[in-house]
Amino acid sequence: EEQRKILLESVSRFPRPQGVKLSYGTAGFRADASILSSTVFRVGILSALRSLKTQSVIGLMITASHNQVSDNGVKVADPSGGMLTQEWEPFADALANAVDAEDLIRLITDFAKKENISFGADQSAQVLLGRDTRPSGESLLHAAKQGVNSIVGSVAIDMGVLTTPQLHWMVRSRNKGMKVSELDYFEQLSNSFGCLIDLIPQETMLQLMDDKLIVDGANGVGAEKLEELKKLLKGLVIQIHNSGKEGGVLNDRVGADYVQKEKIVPCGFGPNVVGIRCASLDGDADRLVYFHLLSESSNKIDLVDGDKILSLFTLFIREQLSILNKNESENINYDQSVRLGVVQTAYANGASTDFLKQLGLEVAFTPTGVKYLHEKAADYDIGIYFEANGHGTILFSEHFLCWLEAKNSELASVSKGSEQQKAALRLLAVSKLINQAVGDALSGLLLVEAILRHMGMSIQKWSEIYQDLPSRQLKVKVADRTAVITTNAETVVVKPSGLQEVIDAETAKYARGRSFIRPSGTEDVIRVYAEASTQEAADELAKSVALHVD
Ligand code: 16G
Ligand code: ZN
Repeated sequence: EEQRKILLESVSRFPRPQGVKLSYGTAGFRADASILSSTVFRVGILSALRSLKTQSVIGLMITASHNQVSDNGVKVADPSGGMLTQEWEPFADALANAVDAEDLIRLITDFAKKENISFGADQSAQVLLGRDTRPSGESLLHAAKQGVNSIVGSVAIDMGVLTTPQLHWMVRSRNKGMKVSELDYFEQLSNSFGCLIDLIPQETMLQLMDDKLIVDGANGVGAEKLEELKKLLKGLVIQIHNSGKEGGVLNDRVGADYVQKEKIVPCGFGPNVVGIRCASLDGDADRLVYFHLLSESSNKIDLVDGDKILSLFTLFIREQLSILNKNESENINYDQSVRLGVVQTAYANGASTDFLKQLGLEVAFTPTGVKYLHEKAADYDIGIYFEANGHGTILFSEHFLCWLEAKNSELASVSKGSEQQKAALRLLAVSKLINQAVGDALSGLLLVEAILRHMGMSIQKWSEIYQDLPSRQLKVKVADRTAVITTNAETVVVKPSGLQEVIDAETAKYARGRSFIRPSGTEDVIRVYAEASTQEAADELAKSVALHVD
């Protein structure tokens, strides 16, 4: 009853704007920042309930990633550091759209009953709050705090301005009983990076010693954090452009999303970067792509996207696993063999999938959205996932890590400093460097840099491991995007009926043709993707498929 009074009072302070319907979507709620405070307040309530339910620490992140600066958004991190369980998404939608305080309280009461959540002073809940650099972040953070505090026994802890992956990492670490300050995060990354650098074979070490990396910070939080992290890194020359301090606007013609979609250099990169290794982060630093400028006379780049980062990681992990398993007559093998799997979406360039399959790897496909890829990758001992847009990471199972720790100790006693032991140490370092909670541009960047040095590989050579098939993406505005329903990891249209047959017929006209459509999870459009052996053909295929969608 006291709970009811508190809620009634606080809900009225965050009235819901009329006529707006929000959906939790692929990556939380996103909209123009001016209409979001009631939503963020309610997600604060949801996070506190989630913490009560799981008896664990929960995260709440305020960001709209690569969207324009006037937008903002909010998403929840579960105890593992991953995305909010999909089972709670309908409740999130219902909460956000409840019309008034009575409606809201009824929803909360019913849901709490169903989920066996009890309230009261003897209960405790903890929510870590983070936000990116958007100007609207501060007042939305205030709304989130009020939301958390309106559930009795709940506390909100403001972790400050963070990248999205930092907050997810903190939630995960806190629930494992580890230290979770930003410095702890930076130290874990820089120490494991240092380990990998120390383990580089002498022969390749010299080749990339002093070449530099230029990073596009999207005028966002990633630039600020990389600046800090840089101070702890040895053996890496990083120059940051678009740090936000030069007056540029967040995500405005900069950042990983822009670079990946437009395939041109971001603002703030002059012709003098030709041939130099460059990387681009998105607005909340959970996406990473690489590129190099092809010539001084044009702004066209050679894009090294998420698929190629995935391929590079895979090559490295495979190499370490095979060193580890070499000359094994005695039984060193882990349950016979380590289950290494890669996970992609339909947006993965067909050439990347061919490349991975030719390596003999198991390639799985899921629908778009980190929550799906992450879940699938967790099925393996080592699961590597990436979206072409640059979001991805490598997951190591607890079981495999235990085995690896033991293996390393054993090797350290019988053959200290052997190639085998080095391989074990490298894999252990990767598991600490790469964010286990969610894709993380900063940790991904450090792993790419370590592997390129290890392999003595330039960005040009990396880009040539396979040749991307030309592709085209279009979007079509439609009255109702939910009219399109797909299956098979979004590669087949189920509804409207007959549409898939038409797409198949168009696709069959082109050599190496592949095409699919899907409703966007973040915008009111249908997306069209096409790929073929030439750019002209890919463009044409996309256009003709789009005509049938309209
Ligand atoms: C969100 C997703 C991203 C996905 C994108 C697709 C997360 C954290 N982010 O940004 O993974 O690629 O949506 O957008 O899941 P779309 O549905 O508009 O094509
Ligand atoms: Zn992002």
